[in-house]
Amino acid sequence: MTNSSEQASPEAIQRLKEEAAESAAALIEDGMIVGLGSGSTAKLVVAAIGRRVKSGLNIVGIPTSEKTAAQARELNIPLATLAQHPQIHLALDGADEVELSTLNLIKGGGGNLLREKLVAIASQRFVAVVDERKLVDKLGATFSLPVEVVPFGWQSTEQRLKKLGANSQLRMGANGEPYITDGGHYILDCAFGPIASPATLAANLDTTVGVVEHGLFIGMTSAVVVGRPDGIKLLNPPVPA
Ligand code: A5P
Repeated sequence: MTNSSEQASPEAIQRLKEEAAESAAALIEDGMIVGLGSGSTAKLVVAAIGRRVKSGLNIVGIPTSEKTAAQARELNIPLATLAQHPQIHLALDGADEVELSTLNLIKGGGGNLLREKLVAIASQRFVAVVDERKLVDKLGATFSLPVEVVPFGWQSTEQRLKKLGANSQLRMGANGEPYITDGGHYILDCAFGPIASPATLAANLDTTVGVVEHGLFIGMTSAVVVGRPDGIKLLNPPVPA
């Protein structure tokens, strides 16, 4: 798949995101428990869901961030918690990178990866919604991997991440203080360059003390809705050999 949006205007990109969001929201059926993602594309998905709810769609949304919860409330989308609905029918969320050959993802650019992953893993179907600029041959090629860490002794956790090859940076908030996630943690944005084996890196991060969660979503994607100038494309994961 060639990427024709690299030089596209912000308005053109916004249109692709809106079309992808509309088409993703159309996957929702009446009565579903729906995971509501976070980020600028997910915001458009939630807006499209709000329009469907206004016209009579009956769903319960599980938000992945306080920001998404606030937007959903404004749109009168009924909400519940993951504790109330540990099984979700469908989750719709954005992504920072989508590896074309596997549909593995990097997520967490907006800082919500922990709740996003908890919702994605609890979902029967997890559908990523992106414009075509997010499609990459290798994860890590264009985006630093967000890694959520415990604030206590984060510098010591960072040393362990450096041993895994990370060129890391503590994410800062607009107030000049470290950015704090909804879960009360810090984020280290870790540049790895193109990641040869995302599954191996994910397994190493899973066992790194001090790491709460990371933005590699491996084997979790059921489909990707891609907004392209020539229309929407639905990508399905490869069939296991
Ligand atoms: C939020 O933490 C992220 O995982 C977003 O889903 C991801 O960063 C994509 O965001 P945009 O849709 O804003 O690019």
